[in-house]
This record gives sequence, structure tokens and C-alpha cells, in this order.
Amino acid sequence: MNVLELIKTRKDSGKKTLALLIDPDKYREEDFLQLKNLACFEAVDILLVGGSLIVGAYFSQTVQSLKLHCPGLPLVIFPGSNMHLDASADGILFLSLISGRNPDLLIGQHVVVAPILKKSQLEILPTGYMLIEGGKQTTVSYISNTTPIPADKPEIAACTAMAGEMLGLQMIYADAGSGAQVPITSKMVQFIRRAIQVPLWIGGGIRTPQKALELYKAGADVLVLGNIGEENRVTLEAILAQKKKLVE
Ligand code: 1GP
Repeated sequence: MNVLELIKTRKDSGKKTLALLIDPDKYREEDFLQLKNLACFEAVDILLVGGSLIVGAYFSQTVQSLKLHCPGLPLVIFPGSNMHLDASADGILFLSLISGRNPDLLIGQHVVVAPILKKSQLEILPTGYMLIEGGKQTTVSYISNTTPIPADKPEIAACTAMAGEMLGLQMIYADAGSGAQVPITSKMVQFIRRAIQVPLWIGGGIRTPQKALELYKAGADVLVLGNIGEENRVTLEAILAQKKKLVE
């Protein structure tokens, strides 16, 4: 089953999906192996690798290490630019930054990388990426040179997602950005959910089991956890354990 089918099948049967985002700059194999051996790790459905700015040269090494240790788990690239590619992954979020008005990230980089992706075996996941204001300027906002959608304007987020779906994008990912002070509100998630049928990804600043549950209940199909995995392993385990128990 490919990644999109997996997410849609889970969505259709009322199951929520959890994606763990691994930053190649912070990946430590021994730490990951400890996490992988915990019972709650079963709650992870997708491994995402990437970020808007990758400083080190460990992108491919990280993808290959994760694939080696988790051969059965879909591994999806979350690219910050068209340089973030590795053929060992299963798929790539082919992101169009629809909340912004930077043509390079709406279509420009896609044109450059399209022939390379065409020759690869990677599953292409056309995804409308919406950056939502999350309390402070994030790396992705700075690097992408785009203004996030204001956190208290759920109708803008809903209309943007609607337009993305109408353009044929297969998923919508609303992101407050890595390390956001404030995650996306449940109200905004509800607005977006009512506006679209395609799977909805939500991420950025999710740091408690309560918030994760709230966002799932508001209509998120996929939650992305990034920083919490690096900053607070105990909380990450609590969120995973809760997702395993309450949502499955
Ligand atoms: C960022 O949505 C992801 O693009 C994850 O954010 O690192 O804040 O969990 P965090």
C-alpha cells in the first residue's frame, strides 16, 4: 500500500495517523533505537525526514539509517528545498506553499526537480502546505520569505485549503512551524476540516497529549511531532501512548 492510500484508508476507518519528524541535523542513531524499542513506538505510522533548513550533510545518512532500522514504516521526505532528496525514502511531500505568494515555492522549485522525481521510485504526494502564525517567527517563515496566515483567521485558512483541494492537491498540511510557541487552534482545524475532503495534516508546537487529542478531535487526520521528540522524550512517549490507546 502506498503512503496516500495508507492515510486515506486510516481516515476512512476513523483511525488517526501520527508522523514523527526527524531532523537530520539532530538525528542520533542510538537515541532513535531506544525510542524504537518502546512499546508506544507502535503509535508512529510515518517517519518524516527533513526541515526547512538543514545545516549538516547527514540527510541521506539519516534516511538510510531510518530505513534500515524501520523497514516496515513508510519514510517520507519533508523537503525544505529541492536539494533534499534521497532515493531510499518511500515518498516525498511535494509541497506547494499555498499560504504564501512566493512563486518559487508555489511552482518554481517543482519545475526544476520534476524530471529528477519522474525518474525516481519515490511516491509523489502533492500537498498544499499552509504556514500558520504560531507566536513567533519560525525558520520556515523566514526561509520561505512568506507571511503566515494569522492564527485568528480560520476562514482564510479554510479558503486557502479549499482552493488547494480544487487545484487537485491530494493533502493539506497546516503547519505553525517547527518549535512554534502556539500550535494551530482547534477552531482553525475545524474550519479547514469542514472545507475539504482530502487528508489534513497538522503540525508545529504540539507539546502535550491533551493538545494532540484536541487536534485529532477537531478533525486532523495526521499529526506531526518534531521538536518534542528531541526536547522531551517523556512527553513524546506520553503522546504516543495516548494515541495508541485512545485513537486506535
Ligand atoms: C514542523 O510541523 C512540524 O514543520 C513539527 O513541528 O517541531 O514544533 O513539533 P514541531
